[in-house]
Amino acid sequence: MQNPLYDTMFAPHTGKATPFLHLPDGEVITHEAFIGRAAQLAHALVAFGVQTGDRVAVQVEKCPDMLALYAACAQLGAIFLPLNTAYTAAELAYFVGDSGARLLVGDPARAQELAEVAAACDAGFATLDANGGTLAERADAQAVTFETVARSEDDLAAFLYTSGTTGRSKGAMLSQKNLISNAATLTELWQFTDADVLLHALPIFHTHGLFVATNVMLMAGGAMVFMPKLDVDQLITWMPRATAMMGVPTFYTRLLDDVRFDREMAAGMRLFISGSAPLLADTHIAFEARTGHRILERYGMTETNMNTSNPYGGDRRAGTVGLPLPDVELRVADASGTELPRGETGVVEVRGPNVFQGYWNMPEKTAEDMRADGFFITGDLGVQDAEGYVTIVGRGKDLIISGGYNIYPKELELLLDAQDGVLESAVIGVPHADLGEVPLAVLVPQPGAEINLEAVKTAVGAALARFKQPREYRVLEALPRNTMGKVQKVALRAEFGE
Ligand code: MCA
Ligand code: AMP
Repeated sequence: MQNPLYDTMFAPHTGKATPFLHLPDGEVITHEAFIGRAAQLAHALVAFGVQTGDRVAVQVEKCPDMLALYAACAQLGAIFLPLNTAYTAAELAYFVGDSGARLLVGDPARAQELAEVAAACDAGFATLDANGGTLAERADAQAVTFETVARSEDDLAAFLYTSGTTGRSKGAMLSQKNLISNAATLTELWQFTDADVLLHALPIFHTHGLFVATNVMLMAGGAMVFMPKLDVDQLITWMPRATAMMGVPTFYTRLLDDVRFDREMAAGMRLFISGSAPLLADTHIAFEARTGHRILERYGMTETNMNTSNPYGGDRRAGTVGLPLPDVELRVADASGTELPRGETGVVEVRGPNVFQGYWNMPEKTAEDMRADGFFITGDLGVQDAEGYVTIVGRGKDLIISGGYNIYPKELELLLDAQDGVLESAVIGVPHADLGEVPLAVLVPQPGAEINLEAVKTAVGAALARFKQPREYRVLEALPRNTMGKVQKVALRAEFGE
């Protein structure tokens, strides 16, 4: 194969007049039109100086052109680096600088600040959104065919940044093979075909919306109802014309909160899939009672794509993330990597064609998380039962998952500790009915000092994306510590968890 990613996901759709994207306003983008647009964008990328192997950083609101840009990067052999639209310019500067991106593609509405970020990082800058932008204009004038650049399955296809427990984000390098193998496995396991219509309301800057949802639909040749974001009204409008949905648990709790959502509305659906955060067994049960459908929960990570899934045909067990995927080896291990007997809790480790190629420019971090025998240490705590079903029981890593977005307390704590009057801080996740959990910050003032909370919030607001910002602040005289001097977050959670 000349370019495995392009040749398996995109090339087969050349010239097909079948619907690929249904937009909420009723517009339909066919497979053929999508492939043509990707080719135009590949030409435009070249015009902006992008070459094979370059990183293309993209912070663009979800729209068909952003997805076509992913295809364009695949065809050109460039590395697609999508970024959360909530990131501030300060956060973006790190990603663009660290990745050494050749080009930053950003929202026209933020052109000035983003152009400054790009210039400071020695990257080019172009704009794109649903209404146009400089990259779109360049693309409009181009041919709808582009000569696919030869690549191998070991070449890198994407970088996705994932925050770390040290507070510094790491660029997870994903190869063509990582993406193709996982998409092929999931398409078969979940029985997706060209007759499927997927409700797609997830963002496309993360694994879930981009690789799980989109790659599977590309591989199956089906269509997606491509919504800019989660909007329960739109889900309800389109569900009778759809066959499947993928979402984070908040999608399911919000649907259940709507009295219009009932068995009849879901009657034509064949599959509801949940992941990215724990789905409460209560939600699973309530969903089945309301619709007759058992949600299929699966588990994965940015570094590994998907690792486990409940079965399509067999028993989907509430509270579990199912069985290891057919081509993924999974072990629950102790701290040394030795597999524990079934039924014992330990750290989940995985090995297979899904596991990433390491963290960009951080060989020491890669080595920390990778065993000599090729198993990747996920940092999730799990237990596997006698039949192989895996339950995620907690996290060995200090991580908060809010509405499916990861928030690393360390990143917040480093920032909070640097604020005037703050001696130290601790950030914990507290339960939240809609988002699962949200961050709460505990601050300790310097002796004799008073903390100006408004000033702290302003500084946090300027530095970090809104979804990472603490929902609540508490001031304490001291943090609870154990005899080793380690902060006892368990005690803080017990105190503030309500
Ligand atoms: C939005 N806000 C949030 C979140 N989303 N706050 C905390 N956590 C969030 N997840 C804030 C906004 O900053 C804003 O704040 C207010 O909530 C309303 O924003 P809006 O955009 O209207 O929110 P929403 O539409 O209600 O979004 C909630 C959401 C969304 C639907 C849960 O966050 C979402 O689609 N999450 C999915 C994330 C995802 O795809 N995760 C996969 C990554 P204010 O009003 O104060 O300004 S994990 C992954 O890929 C792994 C591999 C896996 O296993 O899948
Ligand atoms: P990310 O770094 O955004 O890829 O997030 C990956 C993390 O999300 C995993 O390491 C888990 O902690 C969590 N996660 C993903 N899916 C599930 C699930 N179904 N149940 C519990 N946690 C999950």
